[in-house]
Amino acid sequence: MDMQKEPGVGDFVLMDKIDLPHFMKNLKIRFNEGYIYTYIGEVCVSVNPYKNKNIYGPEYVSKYKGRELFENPPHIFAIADASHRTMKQQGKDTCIVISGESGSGKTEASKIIMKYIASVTNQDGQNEIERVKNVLIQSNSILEAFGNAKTNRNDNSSRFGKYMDINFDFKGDPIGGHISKYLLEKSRVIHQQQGERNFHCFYQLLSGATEDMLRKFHLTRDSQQYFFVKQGNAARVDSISDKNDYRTVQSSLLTLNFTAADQDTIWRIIAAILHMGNLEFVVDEEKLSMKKSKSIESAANLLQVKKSELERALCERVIAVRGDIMRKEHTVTEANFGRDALAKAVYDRLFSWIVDKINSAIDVDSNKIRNRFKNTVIGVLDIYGFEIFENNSFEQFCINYCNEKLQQLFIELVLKQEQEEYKREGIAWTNIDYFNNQIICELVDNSRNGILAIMDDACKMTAEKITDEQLLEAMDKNLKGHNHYMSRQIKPLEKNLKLKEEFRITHYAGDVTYSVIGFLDKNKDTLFQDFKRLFYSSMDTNIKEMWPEGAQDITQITKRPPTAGTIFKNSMLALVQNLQCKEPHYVRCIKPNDVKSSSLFDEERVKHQVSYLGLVENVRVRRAGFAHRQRYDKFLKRYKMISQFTWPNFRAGSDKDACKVIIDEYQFFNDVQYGKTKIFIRSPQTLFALEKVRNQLMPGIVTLIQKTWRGYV
Ligand code: AD9
Ligand code: MG
Repeated sequence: MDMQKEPGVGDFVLMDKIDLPHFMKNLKIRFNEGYIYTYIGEVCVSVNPYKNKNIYGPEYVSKYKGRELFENPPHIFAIADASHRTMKQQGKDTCIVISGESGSGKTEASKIIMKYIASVTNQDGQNEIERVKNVLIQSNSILEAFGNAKTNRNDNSSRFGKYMDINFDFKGDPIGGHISKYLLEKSRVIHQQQGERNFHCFYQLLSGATEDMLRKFHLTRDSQQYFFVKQGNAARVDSISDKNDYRTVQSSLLTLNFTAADQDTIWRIIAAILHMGNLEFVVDEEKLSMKKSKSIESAANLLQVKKSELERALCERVIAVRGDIMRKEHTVTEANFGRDALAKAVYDRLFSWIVDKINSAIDVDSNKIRNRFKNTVIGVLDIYGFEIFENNSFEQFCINYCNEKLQQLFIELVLKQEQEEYKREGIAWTNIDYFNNQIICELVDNSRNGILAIMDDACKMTAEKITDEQLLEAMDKNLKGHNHYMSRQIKPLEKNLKLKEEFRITHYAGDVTYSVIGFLDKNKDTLFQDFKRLFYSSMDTNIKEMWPEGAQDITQITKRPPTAGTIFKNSMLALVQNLQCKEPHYVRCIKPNDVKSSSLFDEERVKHQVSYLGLVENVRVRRAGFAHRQRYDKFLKRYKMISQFTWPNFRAGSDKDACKVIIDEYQFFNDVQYGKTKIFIRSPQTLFALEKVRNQLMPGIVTLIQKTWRGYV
């Protein structure tokens, strides 16, 4: 790669001096000139351009296809290609971990990667492979419709974590895949902060559905009529066309084999939830009932359950006391809670069902794998980024914990990989200091006294109901003195902690103040049994399928289900374990500013991200060892032309010997170490010098080759 031609340096490792100011300077120069990608060795740093760039077309695909990282200017295609090539050539499972805070460009990056992989595969145009590629690509619009929403940080914010395995055959063509999803932020179904929206699909339905369909669903187009979608006062978003998106989702559903009945179920459920949001309860002569409205009838119709039974399930619950079945009427508070829990659960089940259906369209049939005798995967991870809002609750707590886990994985693997490579190659190495966020992960997930464990303990107490405030007291008691935990109880005058029900965690990416209110309910995630039985009785077989446990007899249900926090923690541990078994590639996304501007490089905001992502340390680790390392054959291929002893061929020994000859001729021997399979060059200047000689000699060589070639013709 001719690095001189680009603004700044294309690889931070090649900077003259490695510190934060130089890092920032290089990133800024490049961003201002429109270069959004820069490497740290094999890690790709990506700055959100906030505008469409003409760098993902077919000419770029062919430029990066089958090329080494350093042969072309930095690009996310090169990471995708490296991942695909390693998988194909070495038969190794690889993964691409995309991280960065909310709005930094992770989801866009994951889509670019998938499109690249789709572009470079299936050269012989097989139908089945083409179908799989289409499913993989088109699943995005469906998942985003139901799993993304406008937040105050990002107009298209992922509200679930997504990990997608793409399976490849021995030729490197995609033959299937599997999507795993992590904790959907279902509380958004019932509540949105000012300036935010519910999931996109609600607005898509209201904008995109035909008049006929709306009539059938008893809906009007005006989103202001529905409590569940109007709270944030942000129904219209400039960057989004709900109407067009509705069409795209419909066509993707078709591609993915969702039948007309399936599509009908999906939109009916969305419509039913809109009606549920308008249900109100009143107490009349000490009896709870529903306020008169058409909503209950509409919701029942759409969900294909009996209206009287839906009403009853909303107003009372069945309980089993020592084997006896009893009915207990709700208070208004309980009824409101039940309605909200129901709306959230119905949506969550729908989302899971959609993901399952997508998976069934691409799951690799095990026979096919056996026949093709080799099946490797590339995993692409796109999670919800670290976020801080005005009000932060249980969902932000989980999202930010997830980001802590990934940061930890990055730190460990990048360092480990580096160390292992030196060890493997027999090169001496001294450790570099870095902040290990293990301590914050443990603050959350330590099974003895982590916040999740304390929360679970509180949820287990049934004799007396524990309040959120009492939970906070228990946390204070257990975590007092922890460097990353603070509350008003511990330090009454602590700034930023305005309310007594707040606690603060000093995350790797900054301080976040959480309100403990609602933590216990969200962790317990209770849903009255009555609802499960009711939906199991739905005439819509899809809905019935979403609620299999409705078949259980109430007297048989004794086991307490695991809490939301524990399920999430276990899914994170499994995710990390899964990523650890694969060869990782990283994309580290950076958000240039908070106002979605394509020209503003907000130095403070970027500096903060560069610091907490540990990018400068990453460069140091990479550089303290060796700025550049390359396999002997590759190195020789590139530089054999600069020595008369190796050009055009070296016959006096191995590739390693030939590399030594070149290094010795230019007297770089003090700057180089020879590993078992790779040459390690310590300073970037040596590489620059080699490149310079190569550039000077190149025209002569090209002319020589041309002459020889013409001679042959
Ligand atoms: V969150 O954690 O899900 O809230 P992401 O996923 O990191 O967040 P996203 O990819 O959604 O961020 O990017 C936010 C917006 O930035 C997009 O909707 C685009 O408008 C914009 N963006 C991001 N990357 C690119 C890009 N490579 N080219 C053009 C981009 N625009
Ligand atoms: Mg996203």
